Amino acid sequence: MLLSCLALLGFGCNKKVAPHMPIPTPQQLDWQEAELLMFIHFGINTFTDREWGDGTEDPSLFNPVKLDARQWVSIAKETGFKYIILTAKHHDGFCLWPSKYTEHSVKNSPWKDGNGDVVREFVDACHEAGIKVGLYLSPWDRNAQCYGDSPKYNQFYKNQLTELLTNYGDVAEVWFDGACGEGPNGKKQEYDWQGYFQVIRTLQPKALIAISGPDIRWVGNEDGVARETEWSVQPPHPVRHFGIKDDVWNPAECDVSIRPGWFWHEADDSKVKSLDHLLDIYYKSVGRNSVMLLNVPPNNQGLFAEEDIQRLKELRAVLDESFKVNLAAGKHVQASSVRASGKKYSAQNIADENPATFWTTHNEVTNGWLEIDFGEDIQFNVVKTEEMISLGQRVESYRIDIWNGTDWQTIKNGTTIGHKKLDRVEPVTTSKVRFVIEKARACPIIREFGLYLASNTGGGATEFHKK
Ligand code: FUL
Repeated sequence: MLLSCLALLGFGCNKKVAPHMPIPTPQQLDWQEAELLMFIHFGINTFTDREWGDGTEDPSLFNPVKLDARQWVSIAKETGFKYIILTAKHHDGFCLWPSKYTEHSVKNSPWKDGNGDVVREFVDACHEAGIKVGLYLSPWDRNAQCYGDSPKYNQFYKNQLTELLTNYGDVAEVWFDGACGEGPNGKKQEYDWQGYFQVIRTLQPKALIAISGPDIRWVGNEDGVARETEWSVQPPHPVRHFGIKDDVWNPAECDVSIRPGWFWHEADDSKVKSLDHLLDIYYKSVGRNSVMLLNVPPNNQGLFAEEDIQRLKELRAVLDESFKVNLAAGKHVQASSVRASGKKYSAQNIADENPATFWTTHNEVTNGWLEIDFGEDIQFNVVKTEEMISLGQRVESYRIDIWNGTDWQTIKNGTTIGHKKLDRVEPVTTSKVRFVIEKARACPIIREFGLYLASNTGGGATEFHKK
């Protein structure tokens, strides 16, 4: 009697789904859902045609006469980007805000007679548009005289972090690259990472600390490509997760530039990545449990170049078209088993286009299948699967089968899923599709399943064919 009462209340009996640890923080979840993030590399290099300035550049070179941060933000928003990360300071040490700790900044430039503040214009435009702000403050500073005098430079760096994190409203992501060059005195700088993290956690407790920080992991290349197997669950890093013994939630970020370099160079106006290339990157980043952090560098006028704007719009148009019609939406779904009868864990939830609902099994069941019988032939070339990562990443191995009239035929074998997996396949025609979960770390929790017929998948189908 008591047991059945408890069961009715939702305790025990496989009712409530326990998270499989570790799980993302609300900020990591928001960042993952954003999928598309924009990077903006802008600074003294924009005026010197270089990628890495050496810190001796004259601030008088900085004069983006038409600078309009609202143009950057409105293009980003229109084309689907939810966060934008600006290089407040790159390795050359030139600050896009009038830092009181250095003379090497916009305040000694002719732009707005030295009264301008690019960071201010950028964050204001983002906040107005509801876009999340990210700031890149390069630890490697080739201008600062104290670089290499470790305690002194660490204090200088924390002072700059403090300026950025107190004077500009909410910051959602702080981006640290790990570059660490020689100081002017030949000494190597020892960065005080724990001290930097503490400044950020104190001033902006909700900001994600990326790359050399604990919250977001660099994918390991600058091509925008994640691995086929991409776990957001990782062993702790000795510095970034100092003192933590258990696995951590540490998702991958794929940074890549729309051009050959990170900064704008006139000669690269004709070398903007092709639409196919960007689409391929999208499938290999967003489609592999990662996010796509695409760099779009403003030119020396302070504006996005027409070529880049055009390409961003083309990318948006193809993505909209590709994912407009989910052939599985609203179709009847059968499952190998369900955690409990009723709507809550129903297989139907994977085809309801509602990311808040999901299908799952009993705790002890770590495999299973979901099947849709369309009753007629359909054609698709993209399969989308999504786990409910707020309850942890679980699936280790899966396959997608189609009914060929007499038998089930496997068209794709995969490993991890995570937030989103997009599998590109040769266009197939079939009346029944089965999504088989072969192995999971705990009972699988699937929130969405989609089948699409995209006119352009960035060459991925051909690639699939070659394998
Ligand atoms: C690297 C830097 O060295 C590059 O210039 C660029 O900023 C890239 C995103 O990060 O660490």
